[in-house]
Amino acid sequence: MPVKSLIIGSGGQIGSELTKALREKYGMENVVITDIVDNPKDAYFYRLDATDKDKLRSLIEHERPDHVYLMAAILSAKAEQFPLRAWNINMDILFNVLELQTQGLFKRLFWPSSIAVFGPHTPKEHTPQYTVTDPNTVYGISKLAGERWVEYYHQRHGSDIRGIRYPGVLSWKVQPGGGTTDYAVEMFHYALRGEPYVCYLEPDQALPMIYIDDAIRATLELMEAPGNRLRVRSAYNVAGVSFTPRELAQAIRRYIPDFKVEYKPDFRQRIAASWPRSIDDTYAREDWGWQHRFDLDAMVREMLTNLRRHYYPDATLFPGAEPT
Ligand code: AKB
Repeated sequence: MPVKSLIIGSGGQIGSELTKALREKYGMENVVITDIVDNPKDAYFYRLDATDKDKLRSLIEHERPDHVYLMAAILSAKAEQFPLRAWNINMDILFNVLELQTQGLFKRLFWPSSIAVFGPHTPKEHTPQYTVTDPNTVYGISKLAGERWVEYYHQRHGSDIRGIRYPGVLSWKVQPGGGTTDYAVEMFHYALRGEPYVCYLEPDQALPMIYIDDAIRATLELMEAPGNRLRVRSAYNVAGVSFTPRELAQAIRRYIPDFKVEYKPDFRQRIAASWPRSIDDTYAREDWGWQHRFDLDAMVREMLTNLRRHYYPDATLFPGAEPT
């Protein structure tokens, strides 16, 4: 029996790739998608503001998904500009979904958390699953509160909820929006257009990152894992690769030697400085066999190869040089 899924926030950086991956696995008609932004070409799309609980309920009652993926959220940098609105949106959607699950309307929920649950007093290197969590951003506070609530619903109601603390995600199809880690994706676009990039973080600010294929695989693997193996019912630490803006620029320059980056840190530097520089994901490895596949160079090659096709469909080489 194929699993039927509903993705809330299907138009975003992770939601769009998740849609594709789930449809490849379970068939087009078994993945119903929703977003606040219209997607008229998709036959299984509903335009929906998921803060509207009645509309969300009607949709779930009508479609009867087995699994719901709640991918809609206001990310860290944007949330700092509209703190209360961001808090309300992030929390309202979560509570709507948690309540509908307790009423038996679907079986399993995926809820994404973030490295933003950590804060200035968290150990920065190989940050463990259980450690100080003192986020000082609205987004981080909403993710930490969300983690506590999903674990509470699991313990109190037996709700089957699974979560990942995503690092920054690098993808080439849909750009991220409103995050602190977005610089990493922006660099590739500037490099391929032959434009200098002004980076809003300091050159040596390391952050944990993950390539989109790894992020999607982690999500699917966690959702398929036997429930009795899962010790973490808030959200799992998941690591990919850690690098600084300077290291990323150098890695891109192996293919595009002329790429220039200038550093002008803004308010996002303070956010980044409060987050881990690298992540310990032992629990994910032990409980559901997680292992990342993309290191920095593999990620850079994938990003450049795919984005080059987008910018220069007829080119056979990178504009610039062959890798050295
Ligand atoms: C952000 O930068 O806000 C996100 C995240 C790390 O959750 N990419």
